[in-house]
Amino acid sequence: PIATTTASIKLNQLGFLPASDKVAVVPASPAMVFSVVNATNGTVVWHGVLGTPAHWAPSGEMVSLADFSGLTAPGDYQIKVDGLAASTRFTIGTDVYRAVSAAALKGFYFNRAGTALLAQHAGAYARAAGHPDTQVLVHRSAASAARPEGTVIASPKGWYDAGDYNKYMVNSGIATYTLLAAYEHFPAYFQAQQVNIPESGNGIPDILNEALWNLEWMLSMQDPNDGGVYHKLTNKTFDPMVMPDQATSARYVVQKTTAATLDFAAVMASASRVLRPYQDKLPGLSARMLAAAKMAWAWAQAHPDEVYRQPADIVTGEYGDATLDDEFMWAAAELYISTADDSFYLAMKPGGVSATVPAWDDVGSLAWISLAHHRYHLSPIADRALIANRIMTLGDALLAARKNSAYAVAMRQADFVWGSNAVALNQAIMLLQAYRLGGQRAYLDAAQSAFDYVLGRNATGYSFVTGYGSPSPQHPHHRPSQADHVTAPVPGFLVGGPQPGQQDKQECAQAYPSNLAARSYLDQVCSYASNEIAINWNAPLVYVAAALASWPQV
Ligand code: G3I
Ligand code: 9MR
Repeated sequence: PIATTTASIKLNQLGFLPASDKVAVVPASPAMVFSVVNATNGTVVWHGVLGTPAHWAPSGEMVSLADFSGLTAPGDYQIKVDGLAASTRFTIGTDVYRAVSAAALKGFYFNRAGTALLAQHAGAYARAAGHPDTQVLVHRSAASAARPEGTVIASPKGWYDAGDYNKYMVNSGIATYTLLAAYEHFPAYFQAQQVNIPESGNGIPDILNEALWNLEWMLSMQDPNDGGVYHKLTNKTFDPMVMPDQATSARYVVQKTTAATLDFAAVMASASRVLRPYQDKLPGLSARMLAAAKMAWAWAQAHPDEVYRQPADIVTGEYGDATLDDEFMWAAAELYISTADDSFYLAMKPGGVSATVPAWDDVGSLAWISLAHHRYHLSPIADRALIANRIMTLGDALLAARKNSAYAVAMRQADFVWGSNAVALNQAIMLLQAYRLGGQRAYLDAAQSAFDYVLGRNATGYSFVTGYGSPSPQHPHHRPSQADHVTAPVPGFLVGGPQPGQQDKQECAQAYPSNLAARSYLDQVCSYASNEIAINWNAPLVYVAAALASWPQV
């Protein structure tokens, strides 16, 4: 049955760049036309015909598209359709994504472990330092001859993974890489961006300053005795909903795994390349990272199937993954690009891994992204046609999905998993790679649609970034947002978004508003399955906002 909703007109609540594709989703109604009006004086500036109503399975709605891409004049507007409430106000302008782009990066600063956030950087969200992680215990699962159970190591800094206060290597891998790739692809954009963090103005772009905070932690997670990397640094159980300095449980490093070690190798190889131009400010670091990456690679060769097994006394996030071809390929690809050593190209076994939408447990496309970006500088062994083909094949599949979608987004029913909002943005990242390779405008427009989706053009009507748009999440599953005494949540965080699993429903007093995939979202602090925040979800927001704002230099 098709659900009836008191649905509203949905669109990117922040607005649009003058030249971008501009689409709103309108609930099906007898109306056949729409208008765009000047939000200040009501003057009609655009008339359009609504698209044919169509059914969107993930939300059970009948909707039409309102395309006003031809409206390019900067200003503040609203969309009007007879019989419906006017849309939220939105802006057309060259600067519309500047603030959300900066806030998304600043979100990483707000989630820094092991440091106080000072009022001069954090404003009302200033807080004391928590989790110094200078005395971390080696858990039984990670014990070795050189570091027996109970050995104390230091593993400070890094970002809290999400709404919890643990630090997980696998998820750090994709999140940190995505920031490094954003810089590698759009250096001019980020060289001009300062987000008021303690390092701002030190001659290193802030996106790299922020990435360094986590890279330093990652380096400390490698056992120097053998090159293996711990899967996570964690409490035994999740901290209560308190500020970081109130959470003082013992911390452990747990089991070295192949996935963690390969993700580490990939990120360190990439970082050694991206940071090389800053050698005068970071003496020795680039070389140290590359050496660490090679040592990790060697460990993974010797331990190719150390899959994470959650110890009985640990209940925090698992990030377990038993399919490791993609991790091997990604690490080999980054090592190949950074060393030009053909043996790493051969180790990629590139014929075997297709391009898929990236996720923490699906990193093969991170290899394709880096290979495509560096395609003119690879050694002769590289198969450039294969690299382009992998990305274009995925880009075309996403375009086809979008074409068949009543919302004109590539998100299908199966994409509504835990962290679905990041699926949309990682789809956008892959569409942007196709655009950067082929130049066809349709890929860029589809990426814009995915960005619009998380900022309001979705079946819930929420803009899913805290502090941006209205409604936006007020009660994210994020311990500092809940435990500080500020009403508004810490800004700049993308919440996980709708998905029908509702794994938290026993803990939520309030029922989800719907069981339908695209509407199964609850803006309550209890809802870790739909309303948590996470570093691997914010990183593609940073990437996509910068890519779109860099147009036409994408
Ligand atoms: O792998 C299966 C797949 O075979 C199956 O078809 C599919 C059907 O639902 O499920 C897949 O497993 C999912 C798994 O993620 C891999 O994607 C699980 O259902 C799903 O529950 C699981 O969600 C993960 C969640 O932790 C619970 O483990 C999220 O991806 C992951 O982002 C999230 O991460 C948490 C950390 O554990 C702790 N810190 C917060 C962070 C964000 O919520
Ligand atoms: O806060 C935890 C969150 O970061 C995780 O994503 C989630 C799933 O692993 O678990 C949350 O912790 C909850 C725990 O699983 C069950 N008891 C309530 C906890 C939330 O306070």
